[in-house]
Amino acid sequence: MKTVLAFGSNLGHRFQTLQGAIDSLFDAPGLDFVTASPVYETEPVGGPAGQEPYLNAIVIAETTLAPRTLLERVQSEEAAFGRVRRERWGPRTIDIDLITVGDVISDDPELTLPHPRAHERAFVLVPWLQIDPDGVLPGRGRVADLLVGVDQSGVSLRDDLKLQRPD
Ligand code: PH2
Ligand code: MG
Ligand code: MG
Repeated sequence: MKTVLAFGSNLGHRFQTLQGAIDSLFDAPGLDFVTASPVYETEPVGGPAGQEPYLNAIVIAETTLAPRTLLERVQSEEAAFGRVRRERWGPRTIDIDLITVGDVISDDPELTLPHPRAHERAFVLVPWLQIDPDGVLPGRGRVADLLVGVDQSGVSLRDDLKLQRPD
């Protein structure tokens, strides 16, 4: 199954954290890296005032794992990178969100698929469209069409930063 993952960091060494999380997430069977988007610097959406900007990127992968197993893997990666859950939408060293897993649609509160806010988040849709012009958010429509209704002003390309394919 194709899966789309969103990476974000707004605390500490943001770029190194993104690259490190990608490297170790793909260092195990059942999840194969396909491509990473450019890196974007983005204004924080929600959460407390005065937060630092995020670096955000999207990774497309192929997986044979069940969505639950994938979620566990992502969460243990977040823990390994020093993520502490203090407050909702507060600053974080790393956030890895499952945006889509195949065309699974699920309203399980522990793992809602597709991600319940992806369709309205420019920091997800802009990088996704860059690497997947025909991308579709199951139940919501084409990424290109969803972006038409979304404010993209807080999202800027960082073309000085390039994520490497995990080795
Ligand atoms: N993630 C959040 C809340 N707000 N804002 C930006 N710009 N980027 C994020 O990745 C982000 C956010 C919760 O996961
Ligand atoms: Mg998130
Ligand atoms: Mg998350």
